[in-house]
Amino acid sequence: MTVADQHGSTAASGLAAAYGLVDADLVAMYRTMALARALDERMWVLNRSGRAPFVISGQGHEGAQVGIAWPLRRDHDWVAPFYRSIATCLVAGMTPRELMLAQFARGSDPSSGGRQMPGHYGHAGHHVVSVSSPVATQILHAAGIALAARIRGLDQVAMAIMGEGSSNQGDVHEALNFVAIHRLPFVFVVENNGYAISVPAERELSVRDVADRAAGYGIPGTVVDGTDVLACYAAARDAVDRARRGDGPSMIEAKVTRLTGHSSDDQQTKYRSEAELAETRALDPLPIFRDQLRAAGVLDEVAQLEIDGDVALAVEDATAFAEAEPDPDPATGVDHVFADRSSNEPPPPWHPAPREGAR
Ligand SMILES: Cc1ncc(C[n+]2csc(CCOP(=O)(O)OP(=O)(O)O)c2C)c(N)n1
Ligand SMILES: [Mg+2]
Repeated sequence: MTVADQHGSTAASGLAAAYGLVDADLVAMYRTMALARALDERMWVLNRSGRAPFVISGQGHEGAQVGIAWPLRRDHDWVAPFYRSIATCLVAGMTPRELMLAQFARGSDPSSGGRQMPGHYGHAGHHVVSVSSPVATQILHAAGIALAARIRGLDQVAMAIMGEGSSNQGDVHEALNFVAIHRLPFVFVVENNGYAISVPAERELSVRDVADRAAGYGIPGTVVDGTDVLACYAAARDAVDRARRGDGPSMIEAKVTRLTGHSSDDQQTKYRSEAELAETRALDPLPIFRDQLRAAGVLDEVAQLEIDGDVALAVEDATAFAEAEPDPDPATGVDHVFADRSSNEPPPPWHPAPREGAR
């Protein structure tokens, strides 16, 4: 849903109109990226000051994440994200407080009630599937959700997101073959940041572009520049529309950059040269998008200062709120681990409707 739909603000610069959006959409996209970055930076400060155990960062991925998640219908479509998906989760409707609750592993954390590692976001109400630590498993979950949408006759789209290293897992082959055969409403997103921890892409992949592999499944594969937020948006909009109208799955590979170490437990200067890191910083999508919006007359200095102020306040509020929340109650330690056998009622039978439109 566009900002114009929600707020009735319909002013559209040439830049916005070229993508079927209005200026307020572009500003909201930029605001989401800035908020994701500021939350992420705060998580590192919390980690380095001994207040949060672990950070795994989306810094450098935000442009691709916001552009690609933007065409999804909030609380209707499903997204199965990965540990760098802070901006994706914000687009899906998670709040800064909710993301910080996960960071502090508090009992009221909607991701897992403080059960998972920080960075393993999820939100049932917003249809964000909880991140699993074994990479690439989320593609199978999302493929199952796409199949369920087909069986139930719902016009939902399922999107699975992961890094290029994870895309080499066997789960990916199984899921892509399955969703392609059944032409399920599915979008596979690879955020290719050139590394799997310290292993560079040329030692993980036998192809330059992961998207080339889409041809092997008979589905479209597109490479997009992850610093170009609107190119990411356009690619995702096409893939989501295609999935929703029953034309089957697609793959999008966004070339992004990883501005931080793999995680707070990694020191990337051990395996990346100073020259490479300088190149990396030049591919930061946040100032690139900001400058694009400034040049198009969509964002001016006043609006930008207002966004900076709002973002700073949201980060302060989220940190203070989450830090003050209690840890999970130890008595709830095995909640969600075992089925509730307090009732002898058998589970309700499940009779799927006949599958229509599949091949
Ligand atoms: C099945 C499995 N194997 C290995 C790991 C350890 N591991 C965690 S993240 C990661 C690298 C993944 O790289 P990539 O998919 O490119 O994502 P990035 O972290 O670069 O965004 C690895 C190997 C894991 N979590 N799960
Ligand atoms: Mg990677």
